[in-house]
Amino acid sequence: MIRLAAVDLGASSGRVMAGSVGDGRLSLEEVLRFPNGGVRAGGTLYWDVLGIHRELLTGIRRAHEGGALAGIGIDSWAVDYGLLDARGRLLGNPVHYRDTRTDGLPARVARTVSDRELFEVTGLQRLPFNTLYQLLAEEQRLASAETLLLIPDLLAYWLTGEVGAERTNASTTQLYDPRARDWAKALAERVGIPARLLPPLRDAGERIGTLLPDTAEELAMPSLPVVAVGSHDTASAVAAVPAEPGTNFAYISSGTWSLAGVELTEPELGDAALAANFTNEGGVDGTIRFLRNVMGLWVLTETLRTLAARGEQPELAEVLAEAEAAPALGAVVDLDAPAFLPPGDMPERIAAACRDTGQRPPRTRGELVRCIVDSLALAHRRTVRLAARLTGRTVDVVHVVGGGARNALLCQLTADACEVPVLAGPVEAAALGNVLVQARALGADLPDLAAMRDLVRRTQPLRRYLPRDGDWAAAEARLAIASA
Ligand code: LFR
Repeated sequence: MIRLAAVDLGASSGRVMAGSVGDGRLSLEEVLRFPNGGVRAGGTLYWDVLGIHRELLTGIRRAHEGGALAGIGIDSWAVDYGLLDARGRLLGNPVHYRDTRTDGLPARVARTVSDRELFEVTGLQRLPFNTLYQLLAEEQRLASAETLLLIPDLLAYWLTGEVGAERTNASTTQLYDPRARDWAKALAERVGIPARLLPPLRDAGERIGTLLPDTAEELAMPSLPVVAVGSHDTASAVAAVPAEPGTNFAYISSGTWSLAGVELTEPELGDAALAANFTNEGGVDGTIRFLRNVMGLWVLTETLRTLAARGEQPELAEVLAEAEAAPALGAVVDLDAPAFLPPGDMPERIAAACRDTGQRPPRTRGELVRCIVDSLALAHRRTVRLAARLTGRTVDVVHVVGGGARNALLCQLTADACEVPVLAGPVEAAALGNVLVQARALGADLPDLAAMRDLVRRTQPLRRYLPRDGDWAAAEARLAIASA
């Protein structure tokens, strides 16, 4: 058995897990979990990247104390970055992708490079927080910057001193060409981003380096290898989707976001994909994740935060039970609307969206949460069906992985809405994908994604939800959004 530390950083919590792989076994143990999220200061929403670095060190030390580690891998949310100066020092604090600094930038860029051309080169969906737009929001700072490092690459740099960009996460920047498997340097220069900022690329499975001597000493551990994994959390999560070979599956990586789509071998760059705002993100082993970002459980988390600020004490299990008891499909909203992106008063935004579509806003907490979960299931239906239609595939099963896999109401409603069975689990898919890619890099017999997925399927608890009848098409019609 080999034991590996998987650092998996989500937008609302970070964790360090110790994974063990070998003899047909795969297990995961949580070593450290810490809250993560935006920190507002002086009008900007930042990440606490130094706090994350400190937690990561604590977690790695603890993981090693529990049994000798053979390697370390880091994955996190995508698109965000730090800039280094010529001496390798961090220039400023990384900004959270939910900050509003990119407002208006997509429209400005479209005057230089059309959406069609941007999509043709990078395969990415239009999201206001793509790295390309974020960099343009701090154009003045770019002159003094030497290197751009995405969050997992920045943390790996602090551990090893090695600079680089792992491809799955580079593919989310809108500065990467998935067909050439290289940075889109000409495009970067055209929009005003110096190509020198873009560091050498590396693949998931490559060794980044070993712990710097002072770090190894501080952690009282040997100079372990740090391995590049699918450093975009969604890439790691989808690598651990327990799909059976030969099945027509869609996946939903369900957490702060719901990343819903199918896996391809080549990017899908047609006009219909562009119009539907689908994306082609890079996956482990050169796969393509053809998906859309659905706003996800963020809206629920943010709603609970608002309720707590009003003096309520909403426990997740309790509000979900209330939602389950509330009438089905009472009111639904389009969670993909930009209004739900920034932090704020979600109950008020939901009420406004209901009024705008001629529906009665939720009156009780149960109705409010039911509206969010119904709307999320409806968005899953729309996105899974669109993914199938745009790729000419059928979908026979939807795999829900990530934190949302433990939300039974969401999984059941997703099965109902998608009209196919949902197979839910594993919850810690991203950490498992991280561990599996490291294990392979360090010699485990896991030749391909199919072998990794097979191991996950045989070792991790999964739960099946069968679809029930419901009037999802009518609910969709209320929002005047077609799925398929
Ligand atoms: C999920 C995720 C999504 C990405 C979003 C922002 O955690 O990585 O894939 O679109 O966060 O980075």
